[in-house]
Amino acid sequence: MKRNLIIGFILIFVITLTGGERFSTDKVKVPLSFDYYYSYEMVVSAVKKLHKAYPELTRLDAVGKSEEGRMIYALTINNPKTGRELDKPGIYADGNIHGNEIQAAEVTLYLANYLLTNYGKNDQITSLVDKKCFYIIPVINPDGRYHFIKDGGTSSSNRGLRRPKDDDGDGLFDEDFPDDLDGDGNICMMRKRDPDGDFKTHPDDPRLMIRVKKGKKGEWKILGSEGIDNDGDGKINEDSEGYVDPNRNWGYDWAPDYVQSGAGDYPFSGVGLKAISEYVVKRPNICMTWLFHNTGGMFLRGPSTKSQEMYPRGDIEVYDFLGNQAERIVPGYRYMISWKDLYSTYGDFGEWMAMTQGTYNFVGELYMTDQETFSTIKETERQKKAIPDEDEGGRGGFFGDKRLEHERLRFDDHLNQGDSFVEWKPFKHPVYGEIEIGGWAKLSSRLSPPFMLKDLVHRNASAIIFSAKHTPEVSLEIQKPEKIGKGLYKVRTTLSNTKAIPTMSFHSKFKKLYPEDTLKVSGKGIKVVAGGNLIDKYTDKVLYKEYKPSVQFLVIPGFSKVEHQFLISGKGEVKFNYFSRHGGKLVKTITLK
Ligand SMILES: [Ca+2]
Ligand SMILES: [Ca+2]
Ligand SMILES: [Ca+2]
Ligand SMILES: [Ca+2]
Ligand SMILES: [Zn+2]
Repeated sequence: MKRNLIIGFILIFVITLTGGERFSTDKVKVPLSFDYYYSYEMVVSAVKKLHKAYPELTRLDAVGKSEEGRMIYALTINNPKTGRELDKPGIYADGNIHGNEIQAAEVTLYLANYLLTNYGKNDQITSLVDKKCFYIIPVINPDGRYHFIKDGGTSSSNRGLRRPKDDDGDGLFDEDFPDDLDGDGNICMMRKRDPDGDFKTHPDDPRLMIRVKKGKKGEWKILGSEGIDNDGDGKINEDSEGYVDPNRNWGYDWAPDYVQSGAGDYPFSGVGLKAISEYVVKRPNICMTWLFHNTGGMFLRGPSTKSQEMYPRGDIEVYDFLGNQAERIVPGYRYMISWKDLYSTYGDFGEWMAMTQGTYNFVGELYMTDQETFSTIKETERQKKAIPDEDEGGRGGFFGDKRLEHERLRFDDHLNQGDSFVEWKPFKHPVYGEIEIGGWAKLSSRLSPPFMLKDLVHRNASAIIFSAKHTPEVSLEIQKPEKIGKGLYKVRTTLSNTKAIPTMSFHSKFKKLYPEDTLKVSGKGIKVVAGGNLIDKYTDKVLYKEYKPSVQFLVIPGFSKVEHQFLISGKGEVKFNYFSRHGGKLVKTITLK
């Protein structure tokens, strides 16, 4: 008796220790590891440790707090020795806006870790970090990630913001969550043996069920997600967290809840989201943005609804260039248009970025089920072998396509040692009596098993890096002044952008979101008599600007150049100042004798 008690204590001690150790922030070390998923606290620890390890190249900002008071951190990667942040093209990457989509944060952490640990070692990374500025917010929705890791759940729970909402209109808020009845950390399915049920055990795999033909005898009744009726209203799990969807609450093309559920009461009602929007607005150098989610294996661009106008052709060319390359970097992923190829969304973050901040924005939908492959037989053979649902021809059964389900189970058995599926086990339910609980585990379905994580984060971070290399790189050349009269000179300038992304998006230019780039000519002893865009250098055709010719407005598209001609009188130093929100700052001086 006493011995059993001691063994019991030791067991509890060991369980507590290993459980605690698994998510201990001490475990986080630079370089970061990507072979398991971090808790929210570990992500915080990771950005703090990266900042501590690379203080000269990083800054850590507390952007704001979430609904439950958790801090949202942003890590800036910039080399101050090569210039101010705002004078360099900014690349913004974030993840985990949906609390359950946790590997999205790992992609951005990997990006930070990769850039910092390779700085000074790899020439391309060194040059990239020297020329650009990276803004990284690994977790947009810290409450979501915190609860996803800590609480029992499914691969889809703890997705929204923790803004209490009365889903069933009974005057109580968030009063009936699903419940982890067996305490294994997963919210699975409940089923009860019942000849009136619509399902029977799959003949090839007792873990799966297939739907029976109408009128035929069944074996199982499906009772929904694991849980009890917490508030005693006769309904089970009818009012869980929120629901405000953090990706439907942004202040552009927002639509209320009756158009789209999860919208929130008004745009930016999410306090963390509001803080993030202010953070972004204060960094007008951001020209390329990546927002990561799961699932589906997609790189999405806007427009997010059909009613939005089509993007300008010049912008589509940039998206195609980057999107097609991203498809090559991450095989299997598809470059797509949100509303057309997926579905319409109102008030989403990406469209707000592209339309109000004028960035080129991709939403990366990480993870595809197809990547979990375990095949010993050819696809055609497999189809012949597949046992369809009795009345639905193999598709649309309780777990969807049974062929795919089988593959996934075999993958889980042989590559993941059964970690992602919870075997059906008996449970005594207060209302339903003897039932069984089982099904896919929380860390499955939308999340790669940890052994696949490193490949996923590396490839997706590489897609970001490719786009970062194609943020504008502008050079300014000034030709030797040509004397054309007494004290009058003709001076030609060339501004070249050697990369794919223009110094201002075509959308921003057409909508006049903010001033175009400027080229200013100044000097104490000189006067700019005329100046304008050089249309044809052979015939000397110039589009002279009528007022204030010393200041020219322009945009340099990708892979192209813009030429100007100035007629300048006087003598002495002449300064040429180029300024662009996305293309940086340049100054060059010549002397007129
Ligand atoms: Ca309620
Ligand atoms: Ca459970
Ligand atoms: Ca209830
Ligand atoms: Ca419940
Ligand atoms: Zn998402």
